[in-house]
Amino acid sequence: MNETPDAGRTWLPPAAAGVAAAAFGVGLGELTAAIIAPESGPFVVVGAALIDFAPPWAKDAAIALFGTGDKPALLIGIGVVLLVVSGAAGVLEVRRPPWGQVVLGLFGVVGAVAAATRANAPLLAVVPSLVAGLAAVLALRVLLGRLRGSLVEEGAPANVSKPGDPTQPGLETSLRSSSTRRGFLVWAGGATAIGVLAAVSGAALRAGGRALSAVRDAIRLPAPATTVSVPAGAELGIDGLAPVITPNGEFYRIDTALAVPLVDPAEWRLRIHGMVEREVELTWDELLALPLDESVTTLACVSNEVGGSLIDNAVWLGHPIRELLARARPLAEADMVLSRSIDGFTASTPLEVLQDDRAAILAVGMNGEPLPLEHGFPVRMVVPGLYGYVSATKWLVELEVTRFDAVDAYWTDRGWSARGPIKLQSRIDVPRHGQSVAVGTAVLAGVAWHQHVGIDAVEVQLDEGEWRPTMLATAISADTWVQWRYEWPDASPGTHTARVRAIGADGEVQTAEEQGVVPDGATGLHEISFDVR
Ligand SMILES: Nc1nc2c(c(=O)[nH]1)N[C@H]1C(S)=C(S)[C@@H](COP(=O)(O)O)O[C@H]1N2
Ligand SMILES: [Mo]
Repeated sequence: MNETPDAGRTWLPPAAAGVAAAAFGVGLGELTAAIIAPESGPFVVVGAALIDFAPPWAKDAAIALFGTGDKPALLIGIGVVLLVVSGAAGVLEVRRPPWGQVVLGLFGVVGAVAAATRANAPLLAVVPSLVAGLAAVLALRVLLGRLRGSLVEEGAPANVSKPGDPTQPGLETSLRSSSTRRGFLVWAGGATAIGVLAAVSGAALRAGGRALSAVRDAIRLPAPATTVSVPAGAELGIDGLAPVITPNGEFYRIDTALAVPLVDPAEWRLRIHGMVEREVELTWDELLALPLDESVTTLACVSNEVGGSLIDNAVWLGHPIRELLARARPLAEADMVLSRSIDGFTASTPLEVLQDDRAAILAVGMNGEPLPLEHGFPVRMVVPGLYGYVSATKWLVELEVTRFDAVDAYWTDRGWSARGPIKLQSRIDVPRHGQSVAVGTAVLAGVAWHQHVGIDAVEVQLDEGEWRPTMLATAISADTWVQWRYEWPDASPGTHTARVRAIGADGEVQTAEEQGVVPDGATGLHEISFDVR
């Protein structure tokens, strides 16, 4: 070790670089978590894992020592360890590169593993910790680069900037220069400040989300003016088959929102304007005072590939948009309603679709609850028969009556069709592609849909054979998907392929012609292969 009179101080800037890099990384990680996986902040997942893996005696000791403050104490403890280790990582990086980076990166990996092993961890849970680790490593490189860079600028011999030189005479010389110190301090301070700011923003986002969740939890939706009942025969109850009604927590989610928009119902207003005889404005209380009908509508995304899972079904509660349009009285030349979300997203829906007798609604309820925050709370549109991008606007605040030739909606501007009726489609859920099933009776099952048209029949084709009819479950309505089931009694051992096609209530036979999702939805037949053993 290099014992100069200043040796006591030369470790300080690299240590500060390590701490600043860790603060930067953890801050960005916490902000990432607040946006995409609120339960999976790097700090909390590591703390939770420590609680899970701690031996009982350690837990008892912690509770005895800190009482109900045991959890804050744990988080502070993690903070202290992080501080010490990241400081050491900074010093290590100067003396034995790249081991300092490795140490900081490992922190991220430990957090990711802790997040992934939590019960019911979503796939995204690993991301915040990985972001934290990566950002910390990059920040450390940049900060130490600043230290070395200033050496070169100040004309120190080139060899001193060579990484791994354990004596680091140049670094010490340089650190005695106050301008280098100041320059470096600005960078380290900046990184720390960004980290703190990101963490604070993340905390604010979470607090906002929690507060609005509490508002949502306190809402008692009025009893429906009209109800729907799901027929008993609609659910075949087959393992692996999509349930006919999708629980809210499993409902697919698609939107352009980086962070879920937080809309307070007390402040919510819907404005209906544009090509109308009179503008209409509606508050949350006014909407809840109107008759609310139950309807079952299967939402589908235009980006759903053949066989994909961007489609789900729910019981919605809402007021017909038709009634509100009647109040506003659209002008005769109007042919489109541009719905707008609080975050600027827009969808173009044909005016006549919102005026006919289908259950095109301002939805406030989903499966017996207020809309979940990520599904458009407090108010969204649901329109049977159209893909979500042209109809299902979440966090809805505006309906502008206009014309298709006057304005383009969000996705139309980006190469998608201005109109998006849902196409006739079907899917095999059971067995999964590549799965093995036992010899005997092989059961195939899936769903088929053509919203607002309905399904007449579903057929399967096994190993290029004849199309065989399947058993259809009871359809809830033409606006929902329907389950199907097929028993294959004579399945022989070996590998087989299965294809499915639906026949619509209008006689249309699902086309085998393959088309991609752009510009107006995929076509083709879902095909799987599976083994019988
Ligand atoms: N505000 C807003 N609403 C939106 C979107 C969006 O990006 N922003 N995406 C639409 C699309 S493309 C689909 S498929 C549906 C998905 O609704 P879900 O997330 O409730 O399943 O919402 C629609 N509503
Ligand atoms: Mo979509």
